Amino acid sequence: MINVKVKEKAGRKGVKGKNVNKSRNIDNGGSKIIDESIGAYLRSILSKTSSFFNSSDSYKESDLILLGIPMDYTASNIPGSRFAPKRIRELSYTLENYSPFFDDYIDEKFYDIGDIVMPWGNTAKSIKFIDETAKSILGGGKRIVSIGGDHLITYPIVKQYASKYKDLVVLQFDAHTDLRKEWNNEKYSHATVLKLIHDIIKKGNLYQFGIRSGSKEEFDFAEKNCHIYKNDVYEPLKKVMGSLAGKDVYLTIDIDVLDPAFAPGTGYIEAGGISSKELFDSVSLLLSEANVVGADVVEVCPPTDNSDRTSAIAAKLIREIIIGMGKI
Ligand SMILES: [Mn+2]
Repeated sequence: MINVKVKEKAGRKGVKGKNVNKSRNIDNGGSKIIDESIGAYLRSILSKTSSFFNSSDSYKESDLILLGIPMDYTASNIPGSRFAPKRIRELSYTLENYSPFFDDYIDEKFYDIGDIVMPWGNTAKSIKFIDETAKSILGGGKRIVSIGGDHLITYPIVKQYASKYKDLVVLQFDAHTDLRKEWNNEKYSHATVLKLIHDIIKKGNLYQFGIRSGSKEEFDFAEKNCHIYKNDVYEPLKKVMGSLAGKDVYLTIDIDVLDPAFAPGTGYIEAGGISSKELFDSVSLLLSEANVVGADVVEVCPPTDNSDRTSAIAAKLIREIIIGMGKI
């Protein structure tokens, strides 16, 4: 017992008796980012405990960056998506490195930069961290694939994309409109995220697919201001592919676009969704024909994910997104 106490004291104080400046990274169970090409600021707010399979070893030489954003405190029903980046990375090791659709490999087409260490419960500060991280990565001429986290994570990322790509088109695959002006008096929520995004991109540049839930007001707003396609994804997507030609596209996939039979591990169960085959067909079509400059997969909730099937789908989706974006 005495030895343990001595060890703990030595660990806190360090060899010279000064207080060791424990970084936030270590406090959150992560490890410090040591690749200096990442830059001091990002290294101070990121931690890395594991990698998505077959990540490159070099941030500097990668133009596609995988980023985990474990924020889930705007989830209005079931929290737990903070565990998704970790679990999806673990499930990635069950995948083949080869995509039959793209006839290509994921190997070293991206760099897994780890997770943002969230200021737990502080939404405003979280948005700031995500915003600054996205800005720094995009400023280095790179593109980002993110793993949420609840859907609000998409807002600060798209904000940075929209300032870089002036005519950015946002494609949303989701069960929900997410177009509320407020949710429980909060402007910043996973239920308001697409309204926030709508307001910062050009009018007419938001496309919503697979939508089957929302308020009457949200649907009216969407009919007027967005391109909304209810219930289905693949067939309406095929029809709009022509109008996406030459555009820079950001793809945000809320995993609840899938029927709960395929993806039970999510923050807000919504019956009547599409199949995993339809989702993969849609993502493959989009990635092979459009210029997808950024993407995210959000709202995977491992604590309610019986048999890991939702995380497994997300891992495969991310493999396909990385290979598809890596071909550009
Ligand atoms: Mn949703």
